[in-house]
Amino acid sequence: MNSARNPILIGRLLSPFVRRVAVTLAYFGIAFERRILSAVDHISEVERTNPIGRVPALILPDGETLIDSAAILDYLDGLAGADRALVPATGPSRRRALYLLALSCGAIERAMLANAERRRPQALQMPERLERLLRQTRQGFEALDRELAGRDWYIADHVMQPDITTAVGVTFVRHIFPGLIDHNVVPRLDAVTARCEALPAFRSMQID
Ligand SMILES: N[C@@H](CCC(=O)N[C@@H](CS)C(=O)NCC(=O)O)C(=O)O
Repeated sequence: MNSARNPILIGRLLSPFVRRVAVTLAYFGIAFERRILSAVDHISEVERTNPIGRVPALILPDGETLIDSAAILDYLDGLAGADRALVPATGPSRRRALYLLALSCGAIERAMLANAERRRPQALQMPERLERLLRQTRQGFEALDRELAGRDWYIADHVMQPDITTAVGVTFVRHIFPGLIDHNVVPRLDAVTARCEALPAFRSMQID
């Protein structure tokens, strides 16, 4: 049960899925509290909130718990209302937003799998799998760079959820695999990431 008046976000901002929720809460100006738990170091505490042991989770003031960043963001868009929602409700722009989010979340997941792969004990390492996961991470972000051709933001003339998730993903991947995404190959991705990271909502939610 949540005895606080504000929602509580579970997870560290090192997790890009947690960070995209935190940035979105800040962007909408929704006050929230944090429980900075790692899904790796605080397994039983995280499992008490989410039986499958993953972050983020968002505990609402009435005790209802939301899990999975996509479901949490959908809830936040509902709170914000149709005019401010960061994923369009219908039509071609919604289709494009979902495509871009599948690419960005997929590329982030590839990087997370690669990170787990490289941490296996030497005898269990699978170099070909690691190489494939890193290649797919890179290809995902290169595709996201191409999607920005001729535009500053992905689906509107201002920041929307594909911009937030992509920027959070680029910052995360550069944090864990410096050099994987070559600056010379993705100038538009670098520009949108810099534009996002300069926003107050991003600046207030740095990796921790
Ligand atoms: N689809 C989920 C993915 C969440 C996820 O993979 N979270 C990671 C941290 S970035 C986690 O909890 N990993 C711990 C584990 O899988 O054991 C979401 O969007 O919330």
